[in-house]
Amino acid sequence: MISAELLSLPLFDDRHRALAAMVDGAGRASLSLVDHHDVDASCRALVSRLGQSGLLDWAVPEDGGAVPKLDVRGLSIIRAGLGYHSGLADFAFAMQGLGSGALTLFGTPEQKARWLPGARAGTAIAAFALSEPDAGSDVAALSTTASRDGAGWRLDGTKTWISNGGIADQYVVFARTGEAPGARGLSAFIVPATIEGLTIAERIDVIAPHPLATLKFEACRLPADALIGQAGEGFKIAMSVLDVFRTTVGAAALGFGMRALDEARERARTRKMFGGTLGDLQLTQASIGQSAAELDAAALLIARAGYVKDHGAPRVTKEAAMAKLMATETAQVVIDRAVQLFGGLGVTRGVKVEELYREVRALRIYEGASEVQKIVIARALG
Ligand code: COS
Repeated sequence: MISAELLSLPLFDDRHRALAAMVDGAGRASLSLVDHHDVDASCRALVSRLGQSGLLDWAVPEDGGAVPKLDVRGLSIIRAGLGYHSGLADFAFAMQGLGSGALTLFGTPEQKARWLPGARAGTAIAAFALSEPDAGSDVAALSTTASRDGAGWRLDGTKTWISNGGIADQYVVFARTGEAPGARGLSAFIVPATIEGLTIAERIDVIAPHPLATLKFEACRLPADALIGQAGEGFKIAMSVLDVFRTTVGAAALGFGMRALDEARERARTRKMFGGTLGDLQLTQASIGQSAAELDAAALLIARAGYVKDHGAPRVTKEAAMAKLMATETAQVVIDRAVQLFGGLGVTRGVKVEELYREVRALRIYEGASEVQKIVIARALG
């Protein structure tokens, strides 16, 4: 949720304000589809509903369509709005965008026509397969290979921590093609889930459950038109996609944090204590005031990164890194403070702040851990 006060500033346009007005309802409605005991079925249902509602148009834009290009502020409004209600709804939305971003930004018209309509409609689930057992933060070290195989390619290797792994219909996979050492020798491919040579080696169970898996590629043969962009451009493609989506991870964290703050305020208002309410205590007011100020600061960094990117900056690596770093770290602390105000209830399963406490943790790790964001920022400063 991005506050009405922030939305009213010229950092946003009227289409963002209109979007924000409908996202809260979509987030609330998505709750009926969430079953934490069956995240696979929940995610399929959520993706389908998000497609029907038109929200996925923002995650998977269409040249000449209602949403013609990736719009970081729009994505951020949706992620914060969905995240306020449900981490799983936010996840389902975001992964459609992350999993198709390489094609949106670098695909040929033929590739876009083949792979994007299903992702946009919510009938095909998308995934982004970059991380490996020995290459998460250090992308240039990845060891999955794609070697020339006639006119096409042969893919071999292991990808892990892949969101939507196991339920995705299509994966964007990054592999070493060897044009040069390190970052300049990687390429991106679009791979259908049903292809021979691709298996789901393991499903991974995490503290805030969502579909996650390890994938194995063994002599997996791809046609020539599976290559996205040019051979050797994979690192740039991955970073360009992350330049868009990192800010929106911050926005999801902002949604979680705003929800925790609202839960904390309600608790402070209603919890009887020492002859008054919890909120009468100055320490409670300090906790709430500090959280509100920090969340607003994070929201402004998100709005800045989005504004700059949406107005055509070719690289927003520094702004996106700052937004993700500060919003995810802030949300973690804000949620922790809310748990503290709830006392024993705060760590009780089924209580919203307990769920948020688990949901927010991974956001400081995926799409570039906080430590990576600091490296990126320091390098950008020169
Ligand atoms: N957009 C376009 N190009 C970019 C870019 C960006 N955001 N960032 C870097 N590049 C280019 C650089 O300009 C450089 O090109 P040249 O060789 O032509 O100069 C090339 O890519 C290599 O860049 P760099 O030297 O910075 O590469 P490093 O291997 O040192 O990158 C970091 C290090 C840590 C910044 C990078 O690996 C990273 O972001 N890691 C985190 C990845 C991540 O998010 N993992 C989670 C998986 S997704 S859940």
